[in-house]
Amino acid sequence: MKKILVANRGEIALRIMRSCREMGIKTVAVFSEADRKAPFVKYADEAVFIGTAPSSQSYLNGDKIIEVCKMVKADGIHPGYGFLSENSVFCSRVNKAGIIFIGPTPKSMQIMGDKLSAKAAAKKFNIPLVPGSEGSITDISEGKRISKKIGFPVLIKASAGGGGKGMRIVFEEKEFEQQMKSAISEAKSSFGNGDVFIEKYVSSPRHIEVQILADSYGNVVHLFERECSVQRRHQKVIEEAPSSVLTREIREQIGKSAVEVAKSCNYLNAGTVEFILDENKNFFFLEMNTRLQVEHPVTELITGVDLVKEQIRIAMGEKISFKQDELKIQGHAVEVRVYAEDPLNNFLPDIGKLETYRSPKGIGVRVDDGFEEGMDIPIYYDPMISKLITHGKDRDEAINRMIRAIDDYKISGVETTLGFCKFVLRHPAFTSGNFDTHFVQKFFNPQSLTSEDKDAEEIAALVSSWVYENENRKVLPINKIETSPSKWKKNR
Ligand code: MV4
Repeated sequence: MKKILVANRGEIALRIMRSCREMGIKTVAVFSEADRKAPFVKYADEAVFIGTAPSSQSYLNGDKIIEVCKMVKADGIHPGYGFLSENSVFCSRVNKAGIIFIGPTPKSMQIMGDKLSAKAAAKKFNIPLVPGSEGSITDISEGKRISKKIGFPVLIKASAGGGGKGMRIVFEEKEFEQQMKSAISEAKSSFGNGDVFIEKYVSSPRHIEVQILADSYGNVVHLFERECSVQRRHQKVIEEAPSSVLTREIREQIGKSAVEVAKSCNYLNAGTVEFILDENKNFFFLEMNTRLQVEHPVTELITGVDLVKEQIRIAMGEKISFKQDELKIQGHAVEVRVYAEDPLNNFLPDIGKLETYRSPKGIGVRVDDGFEEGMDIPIYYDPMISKLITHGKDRDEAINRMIRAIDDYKISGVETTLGFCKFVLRHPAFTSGNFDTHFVQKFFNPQSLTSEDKDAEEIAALVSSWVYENENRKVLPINKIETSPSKWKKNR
């Protein structure tokens, strides 16, 4: 491949192009009206305007993107994450146009895109699954019978589901009918597919996912796990690798299971196999994400593998550049997602101009971002400003380095989730490793951010009056005087 079109925007477009450049491959950006001045557009060797700001008119317009690809004579398309990345129809069209889709085959995308067919494929390979119905349930009394057999509480899930849509917990039989009807209707309206199934509800799970790579020679490797248990309303907040709960034995088993899941659908390229872990550290396969994920950098930092380069090599028909037993976990990595959202106002997007934007630097710090100071964050897309990733020799070092990096991050003009992430990173439940997917719900309220601020302000006031009284108005050395605006309210 000599030229790759990146069918995405923001930080991930930039991140993909950087790897292309290192491989001597030319890059093409496609951009919407809202992204004219974005760094990924400037970074690309060529950039083509594809439409107005709404995604439906630009980044989701597959036919237009294929047309551009032919026009610029690109050999391949990298879809990034979101947008068209898991669209099997788009993937087929790309292939039919004689262009290489840098990702899986349409067939494996289809199998894994539907949770029921994904579970059916995995079952044949004896992968552990949460006890539940085998296929979709349409009959209320059959649903009740299965639920009683596996025991309440149960979870009704949409086969086409995502982001918690069409998911309902049922604690007792008398709620079942109503919850099943509401799950089906939500699944129909969200996905145009009302298929639902039943699983035993795992009440305090941890979310563990395994990165895999598969090449066209039948080699499948895993690159260990990421733990993404800290999430808010199905939006991941903090991701880390490795997980702090897995033993060497479980890590090996879950890695092997992930490889088997990939083999069960003849997977090709990079993918992520998602599991939940119960209180007794039993793991169960939930679903597979057939794309490069947002949180892939933590895996890159602990393995030293550039996942995008491997994706491109695999798409070119090359073998994975290493063997399973050559991989070793090197230290620990943590990622926080920095959103332009206001944690004090129910995480409402706080879009606007990045008046100040200075990212942290130094040893073990990686910032994957797509904005520059002075730019507006568009309202049309996800309000993620950047991903901040730190790497250290162990979990403590990675966490302390992250807290330092958060303190070094200077953003003004919009509210961000930096202070919220810092709250999580310092919480004893997080630092001890003893947490589950209910962390935010259990421990976070907006006061946890403001009260800390009040304490700091009060201490500052006391210290300054003490200095004034006791030092008898001694003049402070000039280099100790803070001339910039007060920092007390930053990164709360
Ligand atoms: C579950 C579960 C408990 N028991 N399945 C949520 C999204 C989808 N990927 C799977 N999800 C869950 N499935 C059973 N049988 C709890 C969740 C869940 C969850 C899982 C991982 C990370 C965050 C979560 C938040 C709420 C619920």
